[in-house]
Amino acid sequence: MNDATPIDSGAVAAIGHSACPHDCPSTCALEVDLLAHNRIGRVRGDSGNSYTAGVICAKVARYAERIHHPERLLKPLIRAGAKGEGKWKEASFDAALDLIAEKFVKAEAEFGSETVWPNFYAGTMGLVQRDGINRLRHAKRYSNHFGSFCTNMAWTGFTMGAGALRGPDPHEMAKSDCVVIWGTNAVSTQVNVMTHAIRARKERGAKIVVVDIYDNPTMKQADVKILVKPGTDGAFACAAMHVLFREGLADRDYLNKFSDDPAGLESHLQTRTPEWAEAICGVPTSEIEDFARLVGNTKRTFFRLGYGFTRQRNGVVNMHAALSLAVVTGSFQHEGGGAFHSNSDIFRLDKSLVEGTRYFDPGVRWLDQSKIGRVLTGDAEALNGGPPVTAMLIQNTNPANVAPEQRKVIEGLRREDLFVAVHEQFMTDTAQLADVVLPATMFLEHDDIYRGGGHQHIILGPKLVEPPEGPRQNHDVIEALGERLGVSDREGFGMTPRDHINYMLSKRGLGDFESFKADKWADVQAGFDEAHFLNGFGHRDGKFRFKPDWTRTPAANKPPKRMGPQGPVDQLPEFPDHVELIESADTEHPFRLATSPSRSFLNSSFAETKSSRTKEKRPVLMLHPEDAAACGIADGDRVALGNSRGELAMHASLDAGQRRGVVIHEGLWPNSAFEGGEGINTLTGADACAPYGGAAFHDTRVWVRKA
Ligand SMILES: Nc1nc2c(c(=O)[nH]1)N[C@H]1C(S)=C(S)[C@@H](COP(=O)(O)OP(=O)(O)OC[C@H]3O[C@@H](n4cnc5c(=O)[nH]c(N)nc54)[C@H](O)[C@@H]3O)O[C@H]1N2
Ligand SMILES: Nc1nc2c(c(=O)[nH]1)N[C@H]1C(S)=C(S)[C@@H](COP(=O)(O)OP(=O)(O)OC[C@H]3O[C@@H](n4cnc5c(=O)[nH]c(N)nc54)[C@H](O)[C@@H]3O)O[C@H]1N2
Ligand code: SF4
Ligand SMILES: [Mo]
Repeated sequence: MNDATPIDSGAVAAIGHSACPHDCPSTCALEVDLLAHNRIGRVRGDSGNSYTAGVICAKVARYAERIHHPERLLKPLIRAGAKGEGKWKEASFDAALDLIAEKFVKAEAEFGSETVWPNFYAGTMGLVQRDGINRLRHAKRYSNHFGSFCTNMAWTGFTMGAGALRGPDPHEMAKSDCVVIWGTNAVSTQVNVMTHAIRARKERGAKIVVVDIYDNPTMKQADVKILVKPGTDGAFACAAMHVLFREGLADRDYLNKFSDDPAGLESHLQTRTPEWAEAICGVPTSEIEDFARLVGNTKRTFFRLGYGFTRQRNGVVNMHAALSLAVVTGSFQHEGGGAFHSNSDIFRLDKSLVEGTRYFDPGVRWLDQSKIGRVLTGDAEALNGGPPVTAMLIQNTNPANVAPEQRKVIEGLRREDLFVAVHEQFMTDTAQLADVVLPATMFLEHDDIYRGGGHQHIILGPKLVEPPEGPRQNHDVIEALGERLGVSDREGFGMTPRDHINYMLSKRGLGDFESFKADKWADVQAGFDEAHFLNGFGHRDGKFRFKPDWTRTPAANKPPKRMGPQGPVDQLPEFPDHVELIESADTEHPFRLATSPSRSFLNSSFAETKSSRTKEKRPVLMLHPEDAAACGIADGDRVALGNSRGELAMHASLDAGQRRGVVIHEGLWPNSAFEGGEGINTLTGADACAPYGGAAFHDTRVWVRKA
């Protein structure tokens, strides 16, 4: 941090209140030092918000570095050389928007409306600025967008079992006697989980158990470390359930009342012994037994299930298995007990106006964002029965960096017959390949509203400072394009962000923009019985499904009907199990690579700030020391790694504490941070996970050698 830009701590004129807009389950309530009408100082966690509890991550505390960054995009740019050459000419916003509209009209005239693909994701999680692009899409009948990068396997696995995507109040973690942090690197990715878990340890002597594939910053804080091999959590969970049944620690009365087939599960688990699991997941039999006894005897066990362990081709099954374990112990009946993954079901804000869902046409083809490389290189399956994509608006996402099968993504974005407009804050890997770049505002410069996936608050993020001259908010770009493309009279257009916020809040009976300005947030957590599923689980019969109907049970993120089930659905198991759907190692590719988030970047964001880059140092491959020795690799050596999708070079680091055969690369470094100019997603695959799609970012086989 020593050589980072100092944060201006000059006189604080006022304190503003906001929410962190980034794609992080913590969605922190923020206090922002306002130094001038266009300048911020420090950002802090709001201590008045019970979940944030005054704690935020270092990268957002230093937001001044990002918002006042000298490299922010300020002017619309039109490509003046070859794609990616870096030659631009500046344009007025009107001229740039005119050009985009002209290209969209032309593309539509030639190929039909589905040739235009508005593409977006999670740069900001604000409902107005993120989701408004769908209003333009639906009004124009442009191609639909299947957002499969992140939540699919996790949400599907959870909902298949519980019938809903919600759970016990996350604050209850502090009232637990055992907190199992499973497949989430919370210290790095959602720091507030640690606040509440550590409170339980301090105040109640609770044990913190971490289930992960390497000794990451979260596992370093654990009392019990369970180190599984990637993609084997199902085996571990099944063996733990086996022990629970065998030793009389399963809550049979509860199971008879609240689950579909406990007897079937018990008999299925007969052969899922700890010895069976040890051979698959690498966790010694005695550790599996000790873990099962700990959670079986500790009524108040809170299972905090993350996203990371579901980024495997069998991730849905593993999430469902971990959740099933929490049901077998009966943990849901107790305060401080149960399993929590996401509260996304509880918010129920009406987005029909902001997203224009009222004029959504189910006949329009869908494109899977994870398959953007295949889509843009003309793969017929990925094009899903529609025309080639020849025009795009990309807002709020950086697919040239974050999407799998990166070589195809780049090849596609370079196509001469593809027109790409990118609305961005920085010259990202994606923006570099655009035809038109539009500068975007940041969250403190526009109005929006946010939901906390990892907790239960809806938080207002009003405009607090003036943007520099140039950048416009996403909402304004969508409105301006709506006008130029002849849909501005459609319902939902012509409203301000505040109008949208007022509509969503008032329909939910939660007040409006002004009342939220005073109250800052609303807590919409369900009552105890509902949250703990004591009135029944979310399925019609109220029963938890140990035997999910993988392709028929409705899921929270159910893919559009027209896309249907995805991936090898016929290989999904009847009961919780280990299924070898993963990209297993083989003789040519003896290592399994996980590409886990780093602490100082947030997806591809913050890689532009000096303090984050300084902390992350350089792209690194974490190897087991014995694996390294076998390959003749020493700490700090340059290594090459690759598979059929491509290859990369980086430096070795030997202290990750994973099992043999597992290698880890942390962080979405910009592609240019690697020697060859290709990023980590060169190695990851875009094949869909069963049954409802999603990208298996942590499930990649590779070879590794000294470079
Ligand atoms: N600092 C920072 N914070 C972030 C992000 C970021 O990039 N940086 N990204 C944000 C986003 S978009 C999301 S979705 C969340 C994700 O946050 P998390 O839910 O924490 O998910 P990951 O960080 O992807 O992975 C969590 C851990 O799971 C491990 N893991 C991988 N495969 C397996 C497996 O098979 N089994 C087990 N048990 N563990 C496995 C990973 O190595 C990692 O240590 O974080 C958000 N917060
Ligand atoms: N290898 C590997 N790949 C991954 C992952 C992984 O763990 N490993 N994680 C995956 C996951 S979970 C996710 S969610 C995706 C995330 O993928 P993205 O959503 O693409 O990632 P972000 O970096 O969060 O945001 C993208 C861009 O949005 C911009 N942005 C922010 N706010 C605004 C705004 O208000 N307006 C506009 N126009 N732009 C804005 C930022 O500058 C940033 O460049 O990545 C996925 N890719
Ligand atoms: S990135 Fe996550 S932990 Fe950091 S301030 Fe935002 S919501 Fe909080
Ligand atoms: Mo994500």
